[in-house]
Amino acid sequence: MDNQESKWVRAFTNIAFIKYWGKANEELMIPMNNSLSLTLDAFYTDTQVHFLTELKQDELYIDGELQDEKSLDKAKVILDLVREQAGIQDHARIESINHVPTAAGLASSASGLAALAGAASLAAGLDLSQTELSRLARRGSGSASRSIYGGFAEWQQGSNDLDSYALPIDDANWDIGMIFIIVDDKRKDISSTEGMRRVVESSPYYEGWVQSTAEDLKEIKVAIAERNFIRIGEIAESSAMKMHALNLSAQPPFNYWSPDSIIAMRKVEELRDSGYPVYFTMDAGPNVKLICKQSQMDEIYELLLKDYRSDQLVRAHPGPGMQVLAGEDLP
Ligand code: 2P0
Repeated sequence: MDNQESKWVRAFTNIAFIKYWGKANEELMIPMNNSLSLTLDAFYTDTQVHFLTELKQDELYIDGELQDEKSLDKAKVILDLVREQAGIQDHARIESINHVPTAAGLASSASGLAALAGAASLAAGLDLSQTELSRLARRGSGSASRSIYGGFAEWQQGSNDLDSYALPIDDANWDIGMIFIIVDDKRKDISSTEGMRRVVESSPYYEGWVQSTAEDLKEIKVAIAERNFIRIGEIAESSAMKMHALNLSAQPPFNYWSPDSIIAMRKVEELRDSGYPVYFTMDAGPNVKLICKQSQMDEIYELLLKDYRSDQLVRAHPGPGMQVLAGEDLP
């Protein structure tokens, strides 16, 4: 196939303030609850796709290195959907440049699969709406559905392929930011997919999670509309802790924490006790993300430098939605 349509697409990662943690339908990637995230500017993926007649199989290059079959699993779901919609048989070459430490619990799948949905659909000549892009990205990785948008986005769980997608909530163009505290950049033992499966099947608290998450969502949306930073932080921290409590209550129990994660959470609490409005959240990995006011970010960063090396700390601001790259942005 002609590859003239191929363009580089950039998508930024997002961190959930109300977590997605469980699927109602694994194949269609329908979640058990709505989730809400903030897209950030610090980590992103640039991707280009070519559909080529001469290829014998799909290929994925990350930072110039050909990846094994296993790494293609999620990408293939998106490629197959695009091929089906566009009536293409050709295999694809995906080139990605990842500006995210892979599998450090920093949600590389969100930016990676969102960028792929954008790049693959463009390469196939499909002109998808943002809702269609969110649905397509969702099929690769649930959290990717939210990375179509900048700022705060909510993934509405829906009940089928057509009505499960994210919508923008607020551009977050105000005083909020995040500092990533990277305590460990090693690959996680239990994938999100496996972790979610285990808690849905076995945690006796799962029903409580679903109910309380609906309440948290209602409340955080009011807090976002009011730009009530403290309430947003409190709800986000609580949602994260409830998600991790599900993991501790699963059979067999598991957790994503390292001793250094707990030290980092304590550090955030100490900062809070000393008067800074700061909160933490954690995902499917040991790293801790500190939610703070952008106006205090540099001051807090300096304080964290007493306990962490500068390469363990990444400052992030609200980021934009998915974009097609042009000019000097091209990789
Ligand atoms: C989230 N996480 O809302 C939650 C919180 C991690 C913890 O979505 O199985 O890569 O591909 O849908 O999206 C990370 O899991 O999982 C995630 P799949 P995904 O951000």
